[in-house]
Amino acid sequence: RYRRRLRFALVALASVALASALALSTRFSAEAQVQAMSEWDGANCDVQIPGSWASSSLLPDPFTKLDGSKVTTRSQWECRRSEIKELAERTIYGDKPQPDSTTGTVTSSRITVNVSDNGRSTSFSASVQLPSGSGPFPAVIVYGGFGADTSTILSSGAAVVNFDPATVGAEGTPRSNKQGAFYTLYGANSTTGVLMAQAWGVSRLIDVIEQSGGSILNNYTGVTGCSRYGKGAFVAGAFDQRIDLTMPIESGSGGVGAMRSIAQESGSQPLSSAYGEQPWLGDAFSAYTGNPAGLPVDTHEMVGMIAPRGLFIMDNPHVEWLGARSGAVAALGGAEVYKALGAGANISYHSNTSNGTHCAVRTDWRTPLQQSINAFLKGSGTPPGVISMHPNKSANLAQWRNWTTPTLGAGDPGGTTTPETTSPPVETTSPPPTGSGC
Ligand code: MCU
Repeated sequence: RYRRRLRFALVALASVALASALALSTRFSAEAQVQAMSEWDGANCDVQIPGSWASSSLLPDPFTKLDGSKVTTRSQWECRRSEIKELAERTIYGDKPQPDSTTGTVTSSRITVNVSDNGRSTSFSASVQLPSGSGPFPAVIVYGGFGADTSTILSSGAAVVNFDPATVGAEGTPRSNKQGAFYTLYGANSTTGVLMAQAWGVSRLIDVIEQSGGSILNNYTGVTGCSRYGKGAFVAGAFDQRIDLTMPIESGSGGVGAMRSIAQESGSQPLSSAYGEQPWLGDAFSAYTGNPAGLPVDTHEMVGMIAPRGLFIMDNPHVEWLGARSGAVAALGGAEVYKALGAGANISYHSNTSNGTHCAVRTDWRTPLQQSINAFLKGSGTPPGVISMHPNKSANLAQWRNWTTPTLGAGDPGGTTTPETTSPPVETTSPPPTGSGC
């Protein structure tokens, strides 16, 4: 890995040992590229979740901490983000555990994962397609078999990891008997929903890629998928900071769409359906299907959790069920976190397409896809940095917030930027729809 390192250490108050335990590090290798040190850099934040919180029909303020104070520095944001993560796990998706051990192998055709926790073990694997040229290559983990432009991913010089999310979190089961590798470890009645289970599987693939020594795949990783797999890709990107580029496509309700907005967007998939159609969301979400105002967070804050990492959200404005306006609400709300971090160009949102076919591979999205891969996975060029909403599905953030966006300056207390001494890496067919219940 070749990055500049941004270190937030609480030097004033802590001993050297404590400070190193609390150090939160983010590495940079190019303007757009940002990569965290671990799956969750804010793990040492002291998050105290209250027993209750205020209800709000507007999007909650991403920048107001649970103690009521406003975030003013980047280091405070690191721990605010951990509050958001914890709240989102508890109310929307369910917990994402850290397993005791992950091992596995990367070959030019397959990644195998062996994972153990709580005295139980399981394994799963994903096939790999390498681009032409010589590696090591960045990889895009592609959920499912449709909707992602895998030929453009490959021609842009990134490998495709074909992840069948059902192997880790299966659909078609009752909540009381969830299936897949995640539930083998954590129990068929785990309250964690299938989207988070699948995201956990992506994190284990990344564990193995990181341990592999980087001869085939390097540590730059993207994730994408369409529709139910767009929901999955979004959750994967929000809950693993090692993911450099998140690209949810037509993810709708339970995906990017802001839940408060879904509840008001005519024709969009109701929250009760996103909860009931499959065990996608955590069991705790049952309390909110009819009361999204009671949620302590909304999906604009999952967008904010991804900041400042690469994010390219694609929405289809022609199918009402997909709730594209709510996707735009979440994108605009989350873009405020990117702006606060001085990384406004690292988020793109696009629904301004004329093609209404669900999960079509669109030519409209090819160039921004290439630019995103180049910028975030290969360290070259600039990201698309575009917010382009279809006129029929545009959103106005002013209607959804009563909070302001701070500028979280680089000069925060305890923050230092240390350039890496090494240089960045020189990097040198979409399957048809499977008709899986869509
Ligand atoms: C947008 O993703 C889903 C949608 O939530 C479901 O209601 C529908 O059945 O399937 C969509 C999908 O995954 O299409 C491929």
